[in-house]
Amino acid sequence: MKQSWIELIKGDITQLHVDAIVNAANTSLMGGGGVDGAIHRAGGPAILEECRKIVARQGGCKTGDAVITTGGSLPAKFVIHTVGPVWKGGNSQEAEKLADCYRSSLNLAVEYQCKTIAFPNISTGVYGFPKDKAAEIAVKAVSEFISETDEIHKVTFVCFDQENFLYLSNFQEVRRQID
Ligand code: AR6
Repeated sequence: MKQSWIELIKGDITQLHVDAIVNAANTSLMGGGGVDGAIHRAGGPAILEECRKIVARQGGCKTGDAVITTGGSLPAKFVIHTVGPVWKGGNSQEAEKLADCYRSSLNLAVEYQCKTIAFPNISTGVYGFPKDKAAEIAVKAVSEFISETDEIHKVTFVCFDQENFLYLSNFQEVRRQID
């Protein structure tokens, strides 16, 4: 029987007790503002230390790709760092790259036996991706992925702002948590 489902909540992703949280990082993997800054602050130096090792090995992370580190002192076991596209008007493969972020992160989650994974709204902050378009891409990529595997039990979309939350709550694939 199919058990996987998508949950929608509002809040701070650093507080979640899930197997993996996803970070909206940049290609340097050296931290930044927004959710990236919040994750590194809350998770402590162990995360950056592992990022440095990844950079030494493979020289950062390409847009649409993902890498995995410890969760450090976070309640989540792992942090999956993915790099969203910068919005440049829509004709620079932004949609494909954003879908790639969700797919690469989920592939890593499966590889590391993560059953529960939480995503922020990748690219919708500093990178300027329109939130309505990003929501549609996120739901489509995640629901397609989980319909093809039994490994992931729950995917949580964690919205920091009301606008993202409202766009995502329009999709029937998403179960909204009422609190
Ligand atoms: N929990 C959940 N979501 C959050 C949190 C949080 N604690 N804090 C912010 N958000 P952004 P991007 C939301 O700018 O657009 C960084 O400097 C926020 O409201 O963090 O992919 C990186 O280093 C927004 O909806 O990521 C890169 O340089 C969403 O997270 C660059 O920003 C993403 O916003 C990446 O830009």
